[in-house]
Amino acid sequence: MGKRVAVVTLFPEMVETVVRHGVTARAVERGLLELRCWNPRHYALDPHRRTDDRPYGGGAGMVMMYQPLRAAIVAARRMLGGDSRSIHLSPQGRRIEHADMVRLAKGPDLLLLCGRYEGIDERLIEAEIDDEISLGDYVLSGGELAAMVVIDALTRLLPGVLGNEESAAEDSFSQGILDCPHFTRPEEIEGRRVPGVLLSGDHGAVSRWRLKQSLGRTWQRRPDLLARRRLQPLERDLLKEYIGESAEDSESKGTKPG
Ligand code: 9D3
Repeated sequence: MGKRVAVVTLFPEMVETVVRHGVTARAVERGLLELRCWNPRHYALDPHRRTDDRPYGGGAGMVMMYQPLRAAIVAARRMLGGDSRSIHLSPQGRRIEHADMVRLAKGPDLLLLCGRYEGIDERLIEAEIDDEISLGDYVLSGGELAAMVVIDALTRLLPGVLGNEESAAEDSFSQGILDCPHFTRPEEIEGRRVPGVLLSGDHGAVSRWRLKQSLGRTWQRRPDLLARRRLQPLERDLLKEYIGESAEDSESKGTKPG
């Protein structure tokens, strides 16, 4: 039996699209992932099926009401295994990264709660939610896209979802560094040639070149990633080479800083 993910959302059609394509669609077909959405609107008691109301204390915007959300969560939990984790996608949450996706993939079934409007009545969070997570410091219109990102990223980490070729362990973030550049035919496009080493057939040279590019790009673009990773002696040497060559490049192009 696969991992079960229940999503409480006012926009179930939006969230369900994450399993209509690609790797996530295949995971569902193979029974490795089960996704179901629960709409709090269906659990609203008043004739207008309202799920939001005005904020106490005044101010702009609306707040999602306790009762329809609580009823939808109770219904959703009946689908999940005895041990499950409930997560609120929220700009107030702790920012997540690759290691959190690994933990979510390994852990129990998930209930993802998506907010809309200004937010959710805090008492619902206190009573029903184990964890609050954010994608990053930018504003989305609701939690749905964030839930879809989490579902996509963790599905790739479920055993049996990726083939050996594309194996998640090979992913650049499992390695803690950025990916190397990729090329396919033709060998030359408007004077830009594929790096010779990739045509050499020397697998050892190819894998050293790729590792060097990965380390070099990480050094240039994401020094924060390098700072938290211990480099092996070979990696140190390759990065030194890359840095040396990039200093030569900027010298000859006159783009050296200072
Ligand atoms: C006016 C103050 N805003 C809070 C920072 C209001 C607000 C903005 C965005 C309230 C809700 C939202 C909707 N965002 C999400 O639900 C969300 C989110 C995000 O906006 N950024 C990064 N990660 C996430 S996870 C869920």
